Amino acid sequence: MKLTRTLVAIALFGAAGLAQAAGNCTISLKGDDAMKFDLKEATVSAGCATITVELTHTGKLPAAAMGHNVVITKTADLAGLARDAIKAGAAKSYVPEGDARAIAHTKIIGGGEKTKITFPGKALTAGGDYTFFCSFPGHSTLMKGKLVVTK
Ligand SMILES: [Cu+2]
Repeated sequence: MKLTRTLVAIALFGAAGLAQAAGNCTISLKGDDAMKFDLKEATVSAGCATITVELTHTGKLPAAAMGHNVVITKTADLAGLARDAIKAGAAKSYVPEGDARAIAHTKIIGGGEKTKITFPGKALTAGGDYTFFCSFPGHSTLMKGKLVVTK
């Protein structure tokens, strides 16, 4: 009886430890023709070997009119990066080439399309102040949210 209890305790603690180590490693966002993301906040773990960012455009409008991407940046860099992203242009998916402020980003997609990227969890710091946003011209004021980064 005593042994059983000990084993149960080990199993429970083991499972909790495992869950904490893995954390959440996928950010899944939907963008639409109303220039909105479905989430205002997402959470990922800096402990993930690989973080996956998935974007689905649930609208019908083409990328040239209502394109969406997901860019991850420090909140302090948001305004400057969003401004420079417009200058980068559509061919660069509205992300300045080699810009360290863009920690990770997908390409721009149009209605009915999906895209996915991965980046290392170690690019983020647990507890840091991060924002995800769409860098298509004029979208970043509405299409943005808080990225909570756990250990
Ligand atoms: Cu957008």
